[in-house]
Order: sequence, then structure tokens, then C-alpha cells
Amino acid sequence: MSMAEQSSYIWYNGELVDWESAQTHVLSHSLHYGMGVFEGVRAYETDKGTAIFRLEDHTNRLFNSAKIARMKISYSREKINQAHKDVVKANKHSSCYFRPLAFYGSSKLGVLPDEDDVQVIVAAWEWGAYLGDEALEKGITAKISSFCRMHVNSMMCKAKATGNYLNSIYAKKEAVREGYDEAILLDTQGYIAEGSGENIFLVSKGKLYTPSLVVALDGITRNTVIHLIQDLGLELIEKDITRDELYIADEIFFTGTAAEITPVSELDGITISNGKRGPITKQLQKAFFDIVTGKNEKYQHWLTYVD
Ligand code: PPE
Repeated sequence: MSMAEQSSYIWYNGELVDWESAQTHVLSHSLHYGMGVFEGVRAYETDKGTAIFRLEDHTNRLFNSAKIARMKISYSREKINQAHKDVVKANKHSSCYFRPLAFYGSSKLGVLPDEDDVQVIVAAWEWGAYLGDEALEKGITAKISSFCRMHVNSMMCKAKATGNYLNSIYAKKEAVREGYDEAILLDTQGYIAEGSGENIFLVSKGKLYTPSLVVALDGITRNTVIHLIQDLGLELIEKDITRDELYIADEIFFTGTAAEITPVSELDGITISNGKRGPITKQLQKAFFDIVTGKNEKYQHWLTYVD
């Protein structure tokens, strides 16, 4: 199915419009200079209908990104949350991926944008397993990128800003060109930062490790997994991680809204453990999918039911 068929209606500046009408001008500022702020959100099918996962947290991060970028979103958080519900209902999705985005329109070019020309959309479409159908079970291959995750004084890593993704795209293109599924970026000190669109964890001798959030995006799935690790009575240590620690890890997995919890089975051509999804990764995946599909009472507050 094409994107147009899956996304017949898009919320655009306060109204639902059809796919063909959700257009912007070729002289839109964001298209030229890459400044916009966005989110990636998922809704899952549950016994009580479609539920959007951690919607308020995503919307809060969108507004924080806009604050960092000094972009004015002229809609309230409530209005943006309602837009997600309206879009999913209009498109009759039972599960979907949402893309809220604020960007500058075409009133002015030149590096300095027109702050009164901020456009906002919320789109949704069906998006299956981000890293391939078998990725969740079999795991993927990754490469340590030759590109570093940008330094905090070049870009601002707490913002989920469109321009930050040039860094991700360079790394991802390189990885795929060389036959890997995904890229892992180091920070400028040489420690593990994150994937091109995911946070990263490793398991070693029953304990979990993840890099701190100095340069990595403060992932909502990462935060969800931290709750699950505590629930399972496991230990998590946040620290600087080197690439060779990953090589000898018992398990490695990525977390992200799109990637969910995806095991990494091979890194730089080195097989991780026995090359199969590890037991802790599997346990965390089960716990994660139980929550997003409404099967865990403790986390009902993370679900926004569409009806
Ligand atoms: N780091 C980066 C760089 C990143 O882009 C994401 C999400 C994460 C970490 C995980 O964040 P969270 O989704 O809140 O757990 N990447 C989004 C974009 C993927 C895309 O290709 O587009 C996503 O997963 O929605």
C-alpha cells in the first residue's frame, strides 16, 4: 500500500486535510536549511481499541524541542494530542506510526527564519518493523560509524530537530552502503553514543549498561525499558561504553519508537555471543509489547485510548 493510501488524512495547521492538500511550497525555509522539530509516536491495537503509547511524553518532548530551537508552536499541547486521535480515527488505523512536525513555511528565505511562519502537521501511517520483518527475533547487523554523533556545542542533542538527522543519515547511508543494517555512532570522545535512530543497551554477566544522555536523544523507549529493567529486578548501569565492550557483550539491543526493541546480532563483522537474540532482550521485548498492547495494568497511564 502506498503512503497516500495509508495516510488519506493529515492534520495540517488545525484541520484534517486529505493527502493531496497537505502540501508546502518549494521555497519553504525548513526545506532549505533543515530546521524543524518532530516526533515519532506509535499507536497499538489493544483489547479496548487503539491506544497511543506515551503520547503526552512525546508531545512534551516536541514542545521542549521547539523551546530549544526557539520555534513558536501556536497550538496547545492538548490540541496536538487531540490531533493524533483525530488522525488515527480519520484514517481508521488500528495501529500506526505518527509523525508530528513543526517547520518554517515559505514567507522568507535567508538563514534567519520568520518566527510567525511556523507550520504544524500530524500525519500517521502503518509502519511495520523498522529494521525488517525478522529483526525483532533474529537481530540485525551494525557497524561503528566513521561519523561521530554531533558535539553538544555544534547541535543541541536534547532537541529532536530535523537538521540533527543529517548526522544520522550520513551514518545510515554509510552503513547500508557497506552491507550493514544500522550504524552506531561514537561521541567525539570515542565512547558509544547511539544508533542512527535508536538508543543502545548492552548486557554483560546479567547486568545492563547504557550510555548517558550527554549526546544521545533522551529516548522514550529507553525510559520505558529502564522501568522494565527495574520491574524485572535487574541492574542498570549508565556509563561510558567503548566499542570493544560491545564486541564482548552477551547481548546488545537498540530501543526506539520505530525500532521498538531490536537485538544486534553482529557488530563490525563480529558475532555477538552466539548470534541469537539473548534471553534478557527477549524478556524485555515481551514486557514491552505487553505494555503497549494494554496487557499490563501498572502502565495503563501510558496509554491514550483513541475512543
Ligand atoms: N536516538 C535517535 C537519534 C532517534 O532518532 C530516536 C528515535 C531514538 C534515539 C529513540 O527515541 P524514542 O523513539 O523516543 O525511543 N527515532 C525515531 C525516528 C526514526 C525515523 O527513521 O524516522 C523513531 O524511532 O521514531
